[in-house]
Amino acid sequence: MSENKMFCYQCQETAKGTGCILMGVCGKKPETARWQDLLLSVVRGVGTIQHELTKAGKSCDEQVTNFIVDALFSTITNANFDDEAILKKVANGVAIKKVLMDIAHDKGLTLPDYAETKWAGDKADYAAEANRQSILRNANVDLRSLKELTTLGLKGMAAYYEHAARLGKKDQEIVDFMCEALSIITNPNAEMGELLDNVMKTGKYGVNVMALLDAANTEAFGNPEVTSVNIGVGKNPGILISGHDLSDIKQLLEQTEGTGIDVYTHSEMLPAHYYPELKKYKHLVGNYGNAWWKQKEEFAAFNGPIVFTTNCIVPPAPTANYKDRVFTTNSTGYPGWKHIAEGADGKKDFSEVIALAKKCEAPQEIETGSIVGGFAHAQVFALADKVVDAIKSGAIRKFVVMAGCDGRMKSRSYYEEFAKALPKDTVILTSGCAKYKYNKLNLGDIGGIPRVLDAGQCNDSYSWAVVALKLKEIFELNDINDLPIFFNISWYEQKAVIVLLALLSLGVKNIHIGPTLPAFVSEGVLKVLVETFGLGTITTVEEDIERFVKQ
Ligand code: SF4
Ligand code: SF3
Repeated sequence: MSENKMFCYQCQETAKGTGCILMGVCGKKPETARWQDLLLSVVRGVGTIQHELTKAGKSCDEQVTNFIVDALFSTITNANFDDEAILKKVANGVAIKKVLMDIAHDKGLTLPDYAETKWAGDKADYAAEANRQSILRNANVDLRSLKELTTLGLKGMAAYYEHAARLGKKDQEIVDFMCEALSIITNPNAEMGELLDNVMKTGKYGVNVMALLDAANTEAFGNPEVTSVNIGVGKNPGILISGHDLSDIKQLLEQTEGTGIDVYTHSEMLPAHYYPELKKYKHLVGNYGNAWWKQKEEFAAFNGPIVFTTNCIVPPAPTANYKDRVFTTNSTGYPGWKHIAEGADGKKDFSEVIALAKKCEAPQEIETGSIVGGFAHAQVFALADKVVDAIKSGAIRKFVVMAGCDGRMKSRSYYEEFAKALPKDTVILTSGCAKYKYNKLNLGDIGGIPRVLDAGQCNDSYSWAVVALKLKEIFELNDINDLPIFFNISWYEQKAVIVLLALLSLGVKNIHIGPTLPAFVSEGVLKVLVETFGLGTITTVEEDIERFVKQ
């Protein structure tokens, strides 16, 4: 692959629906894409050797785990555009790999030949190795597809694992599985059957990691409660915090208390308002704006500093007025933006952000009113009698899970139109930033149950699986698919991939994903997913409502 070429097809907005080859639609440059390919190859190497060591009794330590998790997370769409930061991770991974190789050799282990690196890790050779490690290295499209499906699922898994671990919840089994899965996809001789099993196992551990994060969030901050969230602004200067990391917003709220600075959430941080231990802060005043892709206009109007705790970053225009007031942390990065690292005590120091906020004007008002959310599993269980009665009486005909991501494509207006066109006796179950397509539409309620129930972030899609399993038990059904629930998932990046694989592993069938099918799912793999799980995509609003909701 030449210097100005790349190949990436991991997100829904990929060029022509097949792959970005000259420049990412997301703004990722070819060089950045190739460094990410290199980083992923180092992760595969580390995972493969660690898997052999684990089998020989030397389990994955914290340093190795942190490298694997951070490296996978930082290659998620819109997480890290900073070449320097990515290359530092490569160098760290190369060093870790060398240590692991030495340990393996000292132990007398015979490593599979694909684990024995032919590449010395020299910086001078980074570019050539990056080219050798392109996604296209796998010539067979079906094998490539299964390997990528696993890699992308692992990226989502790593993201959720990182959040849970930062709140003190860790799970060695999940880490061991990540290494095993990386080892399987590194094997150039792996066959269809083994790779397919690896994909399904990724889904199984996807359920585990979402359960782990759910436990981490609820143990640290309480169970989400029904909450009305202000979408207007106050008179104080504000800090806008985006992304998914609740440990970060907690620390920011603690450090801003009593400073006269207000804190606002953006995009996927909205659900922070639902947690008792976060909503108790009076200066957490509201949610500003919408899903990630509207950030250019919204950040310009916000006036104060912005903190990215995770994806989704949109590269700013060269003339953007907010360029000098954005900070990144965790696995995110953008060239020229200040990165806030964790201190040795595991804490972050937001004093620079706070000092900057004090010099800024209050946010400009872009909308007024409020939105309601906080219907994660515990809150839905609290309403269980009401919900069950409504199903039995026919007041609720169907639930439609519309979880996932939002994005720029015009075809995503389908989801707004679908929400509007749904019969009045249906309820939308949502989570993730997909909700911004319909959470301000005032779709009313059914006997006091709102027609849009927001469980939280994309990882809180776990709640809908828990709710479905509970309903299956209450109605004494043998099959989760006999429930009046239709899954109409909108996807964009790789967290949606792990959510999808998790739902498949729970036996959910007939899931429809859109607005388009993933480019990384080959025809052969799609055939298997359609035949085994009834996976499909969307058509028109009218047809889909007729097919899946009215029948
Ligand atoms: Fe293209 Fe998506 Fe990859 Fe960005 S993340 S380069 S838009 S496929
Ligand atoms: Fe949204 Fe990026 Fe996926 Fe967590 S913030 S759902 S797109």
